[in-house]
Amino acid sequence: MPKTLRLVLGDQLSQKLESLKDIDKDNDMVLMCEVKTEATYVKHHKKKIILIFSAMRHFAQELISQGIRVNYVKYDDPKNTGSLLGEIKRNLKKEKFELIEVTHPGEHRLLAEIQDREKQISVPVKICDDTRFLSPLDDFKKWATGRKQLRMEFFYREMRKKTSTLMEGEKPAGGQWNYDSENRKTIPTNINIPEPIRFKPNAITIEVIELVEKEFKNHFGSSKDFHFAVTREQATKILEHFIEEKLKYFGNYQDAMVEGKPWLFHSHISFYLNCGLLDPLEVIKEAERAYLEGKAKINAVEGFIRQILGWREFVRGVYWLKMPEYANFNYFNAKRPLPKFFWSGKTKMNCLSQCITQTSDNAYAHHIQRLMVLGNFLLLSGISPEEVNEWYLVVYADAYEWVQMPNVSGMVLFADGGILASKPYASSSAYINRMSNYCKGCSYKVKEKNGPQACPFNYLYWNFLDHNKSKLSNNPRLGMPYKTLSKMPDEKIKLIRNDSKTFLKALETNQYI
Ligand code: FAD
Ligand code: DLZ
Ligand code: SF4
Repeated sequence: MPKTLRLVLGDQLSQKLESLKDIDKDNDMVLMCEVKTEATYVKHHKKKIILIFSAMRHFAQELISQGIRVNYVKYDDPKNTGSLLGEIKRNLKKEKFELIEVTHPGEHRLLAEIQDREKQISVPVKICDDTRFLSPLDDFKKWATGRKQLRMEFFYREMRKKTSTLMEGEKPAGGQWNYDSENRKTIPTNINIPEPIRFKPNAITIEVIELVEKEFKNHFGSSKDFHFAVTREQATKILEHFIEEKLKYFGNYQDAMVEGKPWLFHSHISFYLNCGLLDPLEVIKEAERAYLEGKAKINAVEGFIRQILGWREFVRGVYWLKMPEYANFNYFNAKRPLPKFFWSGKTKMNCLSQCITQTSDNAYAHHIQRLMVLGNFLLLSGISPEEVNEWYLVVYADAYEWVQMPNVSGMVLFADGGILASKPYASSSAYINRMSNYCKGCSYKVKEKNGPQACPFNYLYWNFLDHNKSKLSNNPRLGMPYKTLSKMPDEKIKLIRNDSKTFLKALETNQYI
């Protein structure tokens, strides 16, 4: 076996990594480094950096306690060169290795950098498959080849069969593949919403918080009240708490939004799945077990499992299938810059203000907040995909390009022209009003369709459809709204266009709207 230097990245904190298999404890070494290039290529939310650095430090300790040699480079080590390449080179100067191994990184830019490095470092570099995912990239490519359309639902059914999840023989458990029609209820006021588990920062995390407050003070978001899990043991407790207390409500309330209640009945495990502390298959099998033991009904369990076995694997497949072109897609030619209030939350639109403030406080917002409030607004307002992608990559602690970009460019902005989704998720205020209590506390009037008091979503929605008629009116899933639009009197269309023009102008000039 060649003497190997094993690079473990900040989102690869799993003992199951291919690149950690068969490690020779006497000769090999694990290299982990906190570097400026990774921490600042976008200005990540402070809580994301705290999570990654603290989890990296804890993971390194775990490896050391198993007798593995680890070279861990801290961010403020005076000798730290600030880049992964610099640190590999520095390590190679201190000790000779015959091979460098790394697990396939989660972002195209880093894969390209590592592949390029192969030419600069004399030692060969082996890139191992990321076996934490359930659909290897080659399998996804095979599945996608020759299909006119890539649709999650069909991919997901294959994955259910492949992993024998929620199957009764050849048939889906309960007789249906998808129970979405039974989900998505509003939250009754008398239901008890469990508080999330909070972990008190230990000495390692406190040191990291101090570091982040010093070195990344101009990054987005708050570092206050950091309570995330930073070890596998803690992340497992969060998963158990979800399975026991919340999974049974997941399907019913997965789309609901409540002012002042950011966590609701979601699992909050994306942070840990994406950095390696939890394994997707273990999460899926725990949820399935809850169903088999009668702890949660099929609509809840299937809905939850679909997010991980379906959407999560599917978006990753699409990302690697379509990169690097995917980053440049802009189907609607949207060019408007991101409104400044996306960094401050200072807007009269209560739904946006609530979701942005929560995002800044917690580095978290749940799916519907990301999709139907923030994303919907950015789509209807024609904001440039490049700026929107950067915002989402910065603000969430679970954000890595492989998952963030397809959700933004595919699901939210339809910038890929329909590779990932069959239609844009555009909506007027009706959906937000139905699924949240935001509209009650808003300066705008949710039922008004036009004029200065009207909820901007109402006219922006029709303006979006009107403006993009040539690109969307043939979409069979948009038949109904285009029929309604075609019946609108000219006067009404004029009002919609004028209100939208005034609003978008105010948006561009950063007025308080
Ligand atoms: P739950 O609601 O409890 O769902 C369980 C798990 O399912 C999640 O932890 C996640 O791993 C998976 N999942 C759910 N929906 C998706 C999805 N659409 N794509 C991939 N996985 C999914 N998720 C990220 O992990 N990182 C991102 O950077 C990210 N960016 C997003 C950007 C936009 C515009 C949108 C619309 C969605 C994005 N998502 C992203 C998907 C989803 O919003 C988050 O996974 C979810 O909110 C995480 O919270 P949770 O763990 O409480 O999820
Ligand atoms: C997100 C992140 C941050 C903030 N910092 C580091 C770091 O200092 N060192 C490291 O190895 N990884 C870090 N990461 C995770 C990487 O950015 C991630 O591996 C790539 O984006 C690929 O997904
Ligand atoms: Fe949002 Fe419109 Fe409701 Fe205000 S009225 S909270 S802007 S949907």
